[in-house]
Amino acid sequence: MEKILRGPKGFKVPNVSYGEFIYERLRNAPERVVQIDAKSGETLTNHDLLKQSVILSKELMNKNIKINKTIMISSENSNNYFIAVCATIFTGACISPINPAYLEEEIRHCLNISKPQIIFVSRNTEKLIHRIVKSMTSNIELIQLDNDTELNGIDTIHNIINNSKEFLIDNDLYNFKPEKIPRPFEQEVVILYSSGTTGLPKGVMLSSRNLLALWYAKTNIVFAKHLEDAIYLILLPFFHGYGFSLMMFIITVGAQAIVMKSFQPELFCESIEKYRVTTIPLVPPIMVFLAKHPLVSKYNFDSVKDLICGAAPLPIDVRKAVQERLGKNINIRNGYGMTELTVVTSVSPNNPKNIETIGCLFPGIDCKVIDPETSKSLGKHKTGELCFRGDFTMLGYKGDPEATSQTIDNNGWLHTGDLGYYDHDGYLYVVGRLKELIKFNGFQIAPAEIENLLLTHVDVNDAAVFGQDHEAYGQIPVALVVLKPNATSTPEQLCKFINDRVSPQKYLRGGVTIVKSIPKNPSGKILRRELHKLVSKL
Ligand code: 4UU
Repeated sequence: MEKILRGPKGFKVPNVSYGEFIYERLRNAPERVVQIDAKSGETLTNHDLLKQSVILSKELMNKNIKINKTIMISSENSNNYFIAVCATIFTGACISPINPAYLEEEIRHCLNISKPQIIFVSRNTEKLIHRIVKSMTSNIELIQLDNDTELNGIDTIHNIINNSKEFLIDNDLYNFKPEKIPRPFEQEVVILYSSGTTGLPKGVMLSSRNLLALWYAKTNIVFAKHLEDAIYLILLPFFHGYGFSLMMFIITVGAQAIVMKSFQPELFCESIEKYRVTTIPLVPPIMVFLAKHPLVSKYNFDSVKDLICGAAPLPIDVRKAVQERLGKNINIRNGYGMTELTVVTSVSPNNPKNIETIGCLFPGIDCKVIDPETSKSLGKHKTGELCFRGDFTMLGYKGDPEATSQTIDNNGWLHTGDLGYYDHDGYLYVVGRLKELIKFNGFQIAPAEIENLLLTHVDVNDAAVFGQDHEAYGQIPVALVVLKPNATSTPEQLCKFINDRVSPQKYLRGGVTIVKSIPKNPSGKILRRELHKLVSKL
C-alpha cells in the first residue's frame, strides 16, 4: 500500500479562464491603490490597471493576439508590468516573463521554447532584444513598457493605450468580456522558466486551474485573515514564479504592493517605515540582512506582521536572530515551493511546534516521500524524495514531453528532487536536495547550462558545475574543468569566458578548479555527489 500524506480537500475550482477571474476581482474595488513604486512614489489604482489593461488587450487582439499565442515580457519590476500581463491574459493568450538581466544566449533559449508573437521590453532590455529579433526569420513585434522612450521605431505601451480607438467610457470598462477559453484547465496562462530536476531551463506551463487552485488555497488557509488590509513590500523580481504569483495574488485579493526594482538596503528600510508595510515575502539572504545589518536598527519596523521566507533553505540561526532582533510579534513563515507546482505548496503557520517546518500541505495537494533508490513510498518521519500530486501540478514543460514525463510519473506524482519528510501531525520538512539545481540568492542556476557553455571553449575537454554552500547567498556555483592536452587557459580566463556569457546571478563566484577527470558512472552521467569531495581533497 502506498503511504500518502493527503492535504485538505481541494476547492472546486470554477471552470473559468484566469482572465475572467482577474477581471471580476479588479472590478470589485476600483478606487483601491494596488501598486506603489517604492522609489518614485507613483501609484496605480485598480481602475488604472483595469482600464489600461482592457484597452491594451483590445489593441493586442487587433494585432491578432488570441488563444494559443504567446507574449513574452522582459522588464524590471514596474507599474506597467502587470498592465501588460493582465492585457495579455484577457486576450486568452499566454504570458511568458523572462529575466531582464538575460544575455543573448539565455534570451534565444527562452525564445525557442515559448515562440512569442510580441515581446514587451523595458528601457534596459530593448536594445539587445531588438538586435536578436532582427536576426531571426520570425516576425516578432516589440512594445516598450517604459513610457518615455521610443527608439528603433518601437511603439510604447503609453502611445498604444492613449492613441487607441478602443477608448472606453467607464460603462464599457465594467462590461468588458475577457476572452473565454474553451478548456481553461488544459490551456497555459503563463510560461515560467525552470530547469526542474535536471538539464537546461524549460518552459513551465501553468493553467487557469493551477493559478485558481493556488488562489483558493491561499485565501482560505487558516492564517489568511484580512488579506485586503495587507501592505506587501515586493523586492522579488516579477519574472520569477515567486514574485509573479505574489503580484497576481495581491492584485486579485485587493491588497497593496510597494514595489522595488531590486533590493536596495536603504530604500527597503525606508519603504517599510514610510508605507507601514505589513508583509514581506523574501529569500534567505534578505533574512541575513535583517539579522545583521546596522541599517535595520535605524528604522521603525513596528508595522511588519509577516515575513515569508522561501525559495531556498532558511538556516535556523538566521531565523532566530531575526526573531530576536525584530521582536516576538513578527511571524516568520517558511514557504516552500517549486515553479512546476504553481510555485508554492506550503507555508509554515505562526509559531509552529518545530520551527524548521515548511508547514502543512495546501488544500488540493497530496504528498508522498519515496526512497530515491527503490521508489518505494516511505511513511512518517522517513527522509526521501518529496513528490506531490494535485491541482497545483503544472501542465508540463512546453514542447518537451520527454522532460515532462521524467518529472511527472504515470500516476501524476511530480518528483521534486528535494529531500524531506513529514511528521505525525502532517508537517513537512525539507532537509536537502537530490537534484543538480543550484540556488543563488533564491535564483535558479542550472549546472548543465554552464557546463555546456564551458564545453564550447577550445581548451575545455570536460566540465562539471556544482553549488558550494555560501553564508550570504545560500550557494555559489563552482566549476571543475578538465583541460585539453597542451591547453593554456587559466582558471581566471575560463571564469571570465562564462561570466561574459551569462546574467550576473550565474557568475562563477566559486571559481574554476582544474582537475584531471570528472567522476562519472559507466553510462557517462556525472556523479554529482562526488564533486564536492573532489574539491575538498585538493
Ligand atoms: C528549502 O523557489 C521557488 C519557489 C519558492 C517559493 C515561492 C512562494 C517559496 C515560498 C512562496 O511562498 O521555485 P523554484 O522553482 O525556483 O525552485 C524550487 C526549489 C525547490 O525544489 C527547493 O529545492 O527551490 C528550493 N526551495 C526550498 N528549499 C524552495 N523553497 C524552499 C524552502 N526550503 N523553503
